Amino acid sequence: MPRKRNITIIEAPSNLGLMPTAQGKAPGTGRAPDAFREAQIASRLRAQNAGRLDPPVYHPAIEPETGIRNSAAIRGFSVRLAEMVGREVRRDQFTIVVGGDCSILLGSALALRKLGRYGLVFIDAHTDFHTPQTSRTGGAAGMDLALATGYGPEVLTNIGGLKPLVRDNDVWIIGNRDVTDPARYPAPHIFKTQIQMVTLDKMREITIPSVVQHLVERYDETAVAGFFIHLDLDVLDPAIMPAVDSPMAGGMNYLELGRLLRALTNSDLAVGMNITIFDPDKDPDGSLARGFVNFLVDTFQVIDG
Ligand SMILES: [Mn+2]
Repeated sequence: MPRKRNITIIEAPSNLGLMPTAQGKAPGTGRAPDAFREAQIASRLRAQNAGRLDPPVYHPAIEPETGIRNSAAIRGFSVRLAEMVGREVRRDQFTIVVGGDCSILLGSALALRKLGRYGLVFIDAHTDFHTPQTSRTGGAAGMDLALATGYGPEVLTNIGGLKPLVRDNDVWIIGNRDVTDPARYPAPHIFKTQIQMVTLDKMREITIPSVVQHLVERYDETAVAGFFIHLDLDVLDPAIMPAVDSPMAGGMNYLELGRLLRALTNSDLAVGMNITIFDPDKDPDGSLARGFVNFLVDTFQVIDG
């Protein structure tokens, strides 16, 4: 639990995994760490700042060889991010990586893969299980979970010869709402994996405490050294969090997400968390960033003052 451990923050302002905006520009998600810094995320969480990793230049074109944009840049960025994340996890810091888009998952997953066998709790509106063959965007930010579990081109699945970065049977997806009819799902190869999927409807049906209890029991049985949380803010209802890349109706409220994160981080197995896809261009007065920081302070029960 972050309460018992110190929190460290790493800034990973990469938007290499997203499509360009309608104007052909790099998307705003790369500025999320600046927006959260403005909202004083580190001081309010009583967290140490463990630095920032700026990404290489963003190129909007999809590469014909891989079907992805910025693949070499994402690979290089992931290797360097993994060094920073690994250093903090080894120091037993609860390591929060502030993205950036969901492609930062590859850096965090690589860090943990180098340290041993770790689970991944993937909290996102979408499964992010596209491959270049199924993706309509060519963005690694819609493929990150597939890439981390070994599906997709070698340049991003086999970083450092360590494919898969996470074993699919060590992955839990919680709270997605993009699977209504599995037969028509655009990334159907996910159903051939061992990934546990607890959709938002399912989570509400079986309740958050029992989902997390089941998950922690499974992780205890499989003898993972710990687990990492990937939080894409689009898991929240766009009525409360509209500043995301791909808003989708429905979603969790803050009460539910708080219960989920608190239950997960109550386990000593939780070693850190990514925060992805916040877009400050859609939060001109900074109120959504401040609201999210308030939410984290409440959730982690940081003594404010
Ligand atoms: Mn995502």
